[in-house]
Amino acid sequence: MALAVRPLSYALGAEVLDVDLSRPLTESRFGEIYRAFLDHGILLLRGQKISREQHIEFSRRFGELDRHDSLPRDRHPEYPELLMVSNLPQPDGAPSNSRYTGQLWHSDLSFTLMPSLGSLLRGVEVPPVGGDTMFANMYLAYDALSAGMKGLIADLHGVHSPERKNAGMSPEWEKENRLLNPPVAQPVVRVHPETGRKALYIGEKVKAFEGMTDEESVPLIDYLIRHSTRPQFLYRHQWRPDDIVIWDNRCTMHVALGDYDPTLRRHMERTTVMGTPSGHVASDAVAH
Ligand SMILES: O=C(O)CCC(=O)C(=O)O
Repeated sequence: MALAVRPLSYALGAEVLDVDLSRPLTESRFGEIYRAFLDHGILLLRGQKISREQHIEFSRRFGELDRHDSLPRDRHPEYPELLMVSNLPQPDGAPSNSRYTGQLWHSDLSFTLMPSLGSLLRGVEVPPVGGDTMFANMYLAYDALSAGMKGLIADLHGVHSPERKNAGMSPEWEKENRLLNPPVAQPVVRVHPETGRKALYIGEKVKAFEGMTDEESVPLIDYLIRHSTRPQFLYRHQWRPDDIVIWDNRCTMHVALGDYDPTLRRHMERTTVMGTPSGHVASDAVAH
């Protein structure tokens, strides 16, 4: 029987039905899942009661997994392939480092020279309402631009910083983050290596365009983000426990809305599939 999928929104996303990741998955079934991933940009699998090992094992079928060397404070101490996105306090009672993770529009690891192919986020504990994640289809956003704007941005590179919003980072953590992740320039228009389609590659981690001042860059960055996040390009995911959401970082961006009662528990675990090399260390960063 063909893989059963149900669209999640007009713009992107599909729910995969009748797949149980705690059971063996044939190569041909996985092939259909991967095809659906390329077609829809986002996949949702509900009710997946799986272990950390099974999460990692399934993720490896998408490609080699990142060990999160660029975000060492957020990875699981025993499973470096797992990035914690959690508001549960640390063992010593200190607030979690990752309680504000993702609260800027972004594509995973865009601030590195090996941006991610895709991510698989497992909702382990989710609040009863809120804590949603929003996704944008960056193919549609690119396609909807005028020919003039497409020409204007064709050769631009955005400088991506590893900065996090609201992160409550200590000064030494900020320093470590900057040293580990010097600003990287990425093309504003990327060609998806598998579908061959063009997608906008922008987000709130882009601080300027390479070779331009902040003052010159910011109006256009703001416009491109506002354009990409128009409602008709979006899907908003409302989490249930044991959801797995898989997204293609090469043609989507996402934001954690943080729209929930912070006294409630929210604990998610993410694997990050490595992509292909992209971008270069920003020339302005080299000069400093
Ligand atoms: O927690 C979420 O809703 C999304 C987390 C996120 O942005 C990420 O893992 O990149």
